[in-house]
Amino acid sequence: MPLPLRHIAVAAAGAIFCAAAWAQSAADIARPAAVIPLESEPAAKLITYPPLAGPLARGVVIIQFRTENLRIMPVFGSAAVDVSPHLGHIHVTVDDWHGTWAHTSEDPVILVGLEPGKHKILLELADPSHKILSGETVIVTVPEQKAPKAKSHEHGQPDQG
Ligand SMILES: [Cu+2]
Repeated sequence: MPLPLRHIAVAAAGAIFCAAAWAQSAADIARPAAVIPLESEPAAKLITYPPLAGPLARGVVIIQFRTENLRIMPVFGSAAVDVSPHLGHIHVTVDDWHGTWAHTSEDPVILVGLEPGKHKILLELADPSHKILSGETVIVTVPEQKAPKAKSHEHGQPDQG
C-alpha cells in the first residue's frame, strides 16, 4: 500500500474506533435502552450544576441537573419501583423548610423571589415510592437587587406642531 493510502486507512480505522469509543461512553452517560428490562442497573445518580450566573444576578435561581440510571417522570407507587429502566422524581427543599415539593420533569429547577443572601437548595433523588436514593445540596447566594431606577418625573415640552 502506498504510504498516503496507508495513512488514510489508519486514520479511518482510528476514526471508527474513536466513534465506537465515543458511542460507548455517550451510551454510558445516556439512558439504558428501554426495549428490554435490565437485569441489574447501577445505582441512580443525581448530578447538579451551579445556578446559571446571568439569571442569578437578577435574582432568578436556575438549577440544571441530570440523572444517570434513572428517568425523572411523574410516575408513583410501589409497582413502579421495580420498573426498568428505573423511574423517579426529585424532592426539592429550600433552606430546611418544613415542606418539600416534588419536581417530576427533567427541566431545570427554577426559583424566583428568594431573599438576597445565602440559600441551601436540597435536591433529593426519590424512587416512585418516595424513598430517597441520593441527594445533592446546591448553595446559592442571591445578590442584593438594586432597586429599579425611579423614573424621573420630567415634563417634556408639549409638541408645538
Ligand atoms: Cu416523592
